Amino acid sequence: MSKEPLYSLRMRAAQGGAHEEGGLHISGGERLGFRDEIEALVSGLLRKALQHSRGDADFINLTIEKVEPASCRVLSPLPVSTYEVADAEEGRRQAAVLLRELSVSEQAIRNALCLLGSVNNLRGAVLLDSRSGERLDTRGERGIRVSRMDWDRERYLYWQNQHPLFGSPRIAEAIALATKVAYAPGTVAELCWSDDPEYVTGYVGSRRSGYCRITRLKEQGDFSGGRVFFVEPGTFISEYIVHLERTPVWIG
Ligand code: WAQ
Ligand code: MG
Ligand code: MG
Ligand code: MG
Repeated sequence: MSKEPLYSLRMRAAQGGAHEEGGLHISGGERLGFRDEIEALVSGLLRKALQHSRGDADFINLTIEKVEPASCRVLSPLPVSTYEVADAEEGRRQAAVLLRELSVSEQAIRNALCLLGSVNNLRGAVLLDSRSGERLDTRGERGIRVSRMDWDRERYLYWQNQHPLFGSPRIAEAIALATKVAYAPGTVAELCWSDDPEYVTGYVGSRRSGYCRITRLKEQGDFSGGRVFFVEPGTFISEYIVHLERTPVWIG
């Protein structure tokens, strides 16, 4: 990897005031890039914030930080598979099957499905103990926002050529995030579906199973959604969070 300095860009947008003042979460985004890419990355993030199906943002926060490229971890993207299901009920059953195969407990699976099905204003991810199903973080609706990960640009073009049906920025972002999370020491699995009302496909991710898309995990028009990271019992949580928020990961 190049020795040029990298920059982390983080965006979060809300409606009805800032997140910390009780505003509704509209959109977030995180990118990593070189200095000469910053302007283009900023305008991409602003476009995402300003044209969003969850609503019209009236608060946008953008943070740009230089990161140490030497600390960057290079990871291959998780392999992708797709489970076609008829409706959200079948999709959630499929998610449960996949999570069970990864040794996530029944209690933890139930808690995660119940949480994601009811929360409609979660900005980051919730950490659940993969055995007891208990929540491990104390972040409330803020959750843990994974950042400092992005695709190597050439690797992405190559990947897109091999996966012509998966060309959307949404899928690229989800795979980068799922790869960083799957390889974080302590992660057992991830369950995700979007909080965007029109996007019903979600996934179960892990090192062992890869990125398993499930075509429907909720009904059209539903604002529920979020992410749950199932964590191995005994993981040192503050260290786990620092890794997710701070360690730069390059998908290459
Ligand atoms: N770190 C932690 N949690 C996040 C992050 C992040 N960087 N970004 C989003 N989340 C959480 C947060 O709770 C959001 O409300 C929720 O995930 C959904 O985010 O077809 O579009 O960006 O293969 O709406 C997955 C399937 C799409 C894509 C996921 O999520 C496919 C998606 P969204
Ligand atoms: Mg988002
Ligand atoms: Mg996103
Ligand atoms: Mg969203």
